[in-house]
Amino acid sequence: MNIGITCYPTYGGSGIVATELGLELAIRGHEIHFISYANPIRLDPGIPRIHYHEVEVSTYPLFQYPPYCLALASRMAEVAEAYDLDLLHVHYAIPHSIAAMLAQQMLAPKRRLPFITTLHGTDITLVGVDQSYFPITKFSMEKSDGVTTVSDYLRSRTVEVFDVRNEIRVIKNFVNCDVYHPDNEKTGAAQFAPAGEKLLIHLSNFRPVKRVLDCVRILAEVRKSVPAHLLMAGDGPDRSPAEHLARDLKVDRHISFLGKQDHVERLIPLAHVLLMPSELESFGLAALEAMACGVVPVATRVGGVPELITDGEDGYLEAVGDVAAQAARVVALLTDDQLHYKMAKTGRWNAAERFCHEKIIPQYEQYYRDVVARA
Ligand code: GMT
Repeated sequence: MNIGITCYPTYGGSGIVATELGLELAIRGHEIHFISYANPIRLDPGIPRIHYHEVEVSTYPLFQYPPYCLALASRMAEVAEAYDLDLLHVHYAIPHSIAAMLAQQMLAPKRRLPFITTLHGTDITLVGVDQSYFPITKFSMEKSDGVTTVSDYLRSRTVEVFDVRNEIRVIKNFVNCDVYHPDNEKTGAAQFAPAGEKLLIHLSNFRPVKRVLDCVRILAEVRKSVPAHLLMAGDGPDRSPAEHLARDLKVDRHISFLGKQDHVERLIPLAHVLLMPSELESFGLAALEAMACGVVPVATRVGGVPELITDGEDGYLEAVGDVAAQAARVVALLTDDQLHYKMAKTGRWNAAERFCHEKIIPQYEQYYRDVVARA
């Protein structure tokens, strides 16, 4: 198929899923056209069957807010016509879904262009529920030819909050277990932990919903029992408050703020435990990537996370903000090698059995065929 994919090309989970989906589809023989304002991260140039079409947003003194959505819609219609796209698949409802609807309408006199919207989380739970976006988010879902969510939780939430009547297909996030795999030697860990400290890792966009300050508090608590070092990968509004807190708690020497990372598959396997103390996660992609790497997640019991992590089997789930409980789980994992080994192994197995790309990508392909057939 010829498929147009639109996403935020930055370090958010939705952009990562969209990019990796495009790569996997291209490997399976589809022609993939990314349409966005920048080349998605994790997308190396020159990959066969991957094409990139930049959306340029012209500015004009009159525009206090350059109309990206309109420029995107024009580009989508242009690319769909020039490359004979079978469908558009947009990730994150706002504004991609509306842009796809406009592109569809622009092409309507000539041909039918179905579009699928994949909801990832904050487009529903945070941004979508904002009064200024609520009606258009609901409208865009109702106009989509197909809607998918990354967890059962997000589907229920979408139906409950937006009262959408169209069918919503749950297609969970996936990981390529050949790319994300354990490194039992922990090669390279010494650069962060020269005295052989155990490594913890956190990966996110450092937005308030991620509760990154809890990571710093957990490390401070853990270090009362075990020498440990924390890798903080990513960047965002709460990075600076987290750095301040680390100094206040006198653990700044034991935390490496690494900024945005392009190759997290090299970094994650160095750690023993992943911290994901989020206020909310619709899925929790970072935890899945960690499990594939044999890194045990200590997370919060929120949103779609229990659909991924089975508490006590392949990770731990604690209440949001319960730093003491999360720290106690980390200490248990760092001081009991057998426990860690067992949970890491189960996590890797579950990631591969339930969420590997080979299981999930065919679900998208089937959904594309269903949507195109009924369009
Ligand atoms: O986590 C974020 O704030 C980024 C956001 C996004 O849409 O880019 O992530 C959401 O999508 C990810 C990929 O599907 C999910 O793994 C995350 O759980 C979800 N984040 C939230 O629901 C807060």
